[in-house]
Amino acid sequence: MTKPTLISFKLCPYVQRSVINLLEKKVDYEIKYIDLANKPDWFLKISPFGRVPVLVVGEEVLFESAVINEYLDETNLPSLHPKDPLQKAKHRAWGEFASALLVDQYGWTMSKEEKDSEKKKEEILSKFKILESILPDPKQGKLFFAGDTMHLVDTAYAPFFMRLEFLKQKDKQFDLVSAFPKLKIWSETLLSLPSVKNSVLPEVPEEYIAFIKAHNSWMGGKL
Ligand SMILES: N[C@@H](CCC(=O)N[C@@H](CS)C(=O)NCC(=O)O)C(=O)O
Repeated sequence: MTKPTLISFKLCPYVQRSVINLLEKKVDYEIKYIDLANKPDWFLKISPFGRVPVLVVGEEVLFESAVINEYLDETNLPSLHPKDPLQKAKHRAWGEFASALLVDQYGWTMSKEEKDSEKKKEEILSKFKILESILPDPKQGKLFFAGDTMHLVDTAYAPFFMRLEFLKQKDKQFDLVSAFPKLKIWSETLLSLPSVKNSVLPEVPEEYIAFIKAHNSWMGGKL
């Protein structure tokens, strides 16, 4: 297989999902970082939405993290999806739910006004309630989304939990996960995995906080 190249922006949670998959699958890959505030021409030529991640495979270009991750999963067995088509479809649906959480998280951190930030926080909390009701019981050793092993769907959530952890470490008022016991254990489990820990550069925690502050958001003023 041609060595794929992942086009990344250091702080992007969607790129991070693909990195986790590449590391989980022990794929030999290259990574190229770009600055989204100053997109190079070669990037704009290959990225239809002008967004990262993009995966370059030989002459071909893939975009959209979920699609990239499905491709990586299919071409680097064993698959991290369940075999049963219904379960697999269910995992994909809950992967979409993770994407909605990332959008909420971005709004929560970047809103200029406190009331808009609070609204996004409420949206996150209502999604947490739903997740808490469907997660398996960690007391029975079921620490992941679907029980005792990691699946592709877990990799869709890890970047969200990592950013929540960065915020929580800055200020306890941004700890949204502790009120949800199953979610908390799931988050801790994901954040302890080497593939997750190694999916960002060492400077990312600090730069994530600096990025929020630089946008003069309500939360940025509290960090
Ligand atoms: N649905 C896309 C979302 C990707 C996305 O929103 N990427 C952001 C960075 S995290 C981006 O490239 N934004 C373009 C910009 O900021 O101009 C995916 O899952 O790949």
